[in-house]
Amino acid sequence: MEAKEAHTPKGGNRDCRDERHRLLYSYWRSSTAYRLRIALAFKQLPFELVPINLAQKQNLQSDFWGVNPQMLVPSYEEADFSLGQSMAILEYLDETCPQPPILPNDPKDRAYVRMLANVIACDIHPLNNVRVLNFLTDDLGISEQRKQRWYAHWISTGLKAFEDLLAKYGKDKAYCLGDSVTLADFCLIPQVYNATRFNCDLSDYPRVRSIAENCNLLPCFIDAHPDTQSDSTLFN
Ligand SMILES: N[C@@H](CCC(=O)N[C@@H](CS)C(=O)NCC(=O)O)C(=O)O
Repeated sequence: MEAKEAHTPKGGNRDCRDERHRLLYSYWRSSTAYRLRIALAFKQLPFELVPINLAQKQNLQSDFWGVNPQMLVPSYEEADFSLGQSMAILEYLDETCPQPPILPNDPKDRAYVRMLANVIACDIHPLNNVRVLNFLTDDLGISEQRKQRWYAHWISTGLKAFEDLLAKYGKDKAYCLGDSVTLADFCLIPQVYNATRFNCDLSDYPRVRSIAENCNLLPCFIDAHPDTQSDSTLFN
């Protein structure tokens, strides 16, 4: 856990010069850590990244238990404060550094954005997390092929619901809510990355694909992309 890597955005966040020392425990392919890397880049907040090699189960070692007893990434630290759970960390960042915001002002729009984010965070990601997939194969004896079916099933169920919700509300333009990125995009794009990595067919989700294409052109999404992380080569 020694290899820290400084992320210092060029302009910095002019509205939030609080000089907190932020640490993010991350793994390049973790979609939940990816959400946070996007948010930190979007808000132009400097931070140090500590890579945790999930492929080698570094998260299950005792020294990481001291960082996060849940033994998952992401984990976030400041001098006198630490936090797990990506959604809690995202809201904490937004409350302590409100500009630019990741949630809209209007209460109905805020609820809409949270609803979309929760489709990913509560109903897709937890079913397809590494430890769940490993439990299926290692403890329940399920074959690799059936594990892949499990993964693809929950991805398609979740992304179809996401697509249908976008169509029902009709609030999406370039992004999930109009022309500004929000928490919903921060959750969607990592999930789409993950689905693509597992060869899931996304052709039935045109709105999702279009939003992903637009987001992936933005600097904060480019900076946070798994392939641009130093541990992608370190741990690959
Ligand atoms: N609900 C948690 C989930 C965190 C999580 O599942 N992280 C995964 C990586 S995406 C992890 O650390 N997996 C390690 C493991 O399953 O052993 C969050 O949003 O932070």
